Amino acid sequence: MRWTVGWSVASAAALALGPAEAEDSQSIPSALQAPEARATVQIAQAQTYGITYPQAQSPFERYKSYLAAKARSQGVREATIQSVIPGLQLNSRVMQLDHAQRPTPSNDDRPPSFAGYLERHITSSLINRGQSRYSSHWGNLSRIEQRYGVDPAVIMAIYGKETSYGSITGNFDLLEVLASLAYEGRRRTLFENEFVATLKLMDAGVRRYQLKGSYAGATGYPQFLPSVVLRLRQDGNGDGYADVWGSEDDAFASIANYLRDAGWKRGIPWGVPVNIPARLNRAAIQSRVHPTRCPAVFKRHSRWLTVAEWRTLGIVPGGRGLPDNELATLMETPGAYAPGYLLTRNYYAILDYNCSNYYALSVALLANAISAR
Ligand SMILES: [Ca+2]
Repeated sequence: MRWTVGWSVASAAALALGPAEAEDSQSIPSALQAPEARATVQIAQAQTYGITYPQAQSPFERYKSYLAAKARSQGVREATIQSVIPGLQLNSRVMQLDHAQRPTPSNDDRPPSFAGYLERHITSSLINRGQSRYSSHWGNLSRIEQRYGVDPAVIMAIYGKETSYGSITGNFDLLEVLASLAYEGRRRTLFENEFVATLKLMDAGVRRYQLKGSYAGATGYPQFLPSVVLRLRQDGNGDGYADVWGSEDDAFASIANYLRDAGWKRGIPWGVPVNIPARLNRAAIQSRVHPTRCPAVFKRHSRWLTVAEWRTLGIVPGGRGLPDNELATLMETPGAYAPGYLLTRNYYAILDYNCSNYYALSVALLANAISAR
């Protein structure tokens, strides 16, 4: 997962959470709320009066004690805590990158066209490399499809979008990233919980050198947050161990498991292209739901109707088609490959991975291209 500049990107396979403002910062002891100012005064006073402060701790050192206590209270082994927390350092580069990449959620409903984004994000290189891996991994992918019911082309497309097929998985020390992001405070509770989840992965036998990730705290081939790794990782190659850092097949099974967990339905496509009739009554198909999570993204979608109902409105499924009793929403996509798409619940499972229509539609169309549909 990552924040994508200029587009509304809220959740990774993982940041399936409310907006940053909703994050709870109240659980932080007040001594940690504004630590910089307090420490600066202490240091300044010490310098002025020539006093040495043998016990003076930096604000981050105090924060580390708090993190250790939090991990301990959640049952992380003391040996794990002691092997990580004393040596932790703030990573200012992570904080800079986080500042630079803050999303602008209001943008998702503004750009009138998908064309530019799709052109930049579904390149012939991404398609060709995806097709090649799709066929070389076909044996395992088809077993994964049997087991989870998830379209393996979508799994491959997510893998391509997230890491360029495993070539960019992030080299930051995950624990340092998460501690830095938590300390910075914008989404403190989220990142503290991810920090503790990472320690739990170590308790489960994952070595620290494997725990690398993006500056935003996503890790491994699927670019999951650590809590998602902990909850959903799967063994895809049958060696009995779920390794999302070293095994592509384990990553594919884990992505499939994520999508199934997010509501993927076996046997139907993510959506199909449609033409938009000249006299479509848009007011009549407007959604009456007001989602709390990424509302700008869902605002582009109509209400849910069955495919049979869509037909009566002149919206006829193209491509692979959809069963008449299947529910779908309509998203108009001027400038994309088709003027609109009927979207099934499977599109929403992709959105759960990363809540942006640009992300989800480009994954979906890349999947079509990979499997030559
Ligand atoms: Ca495995």
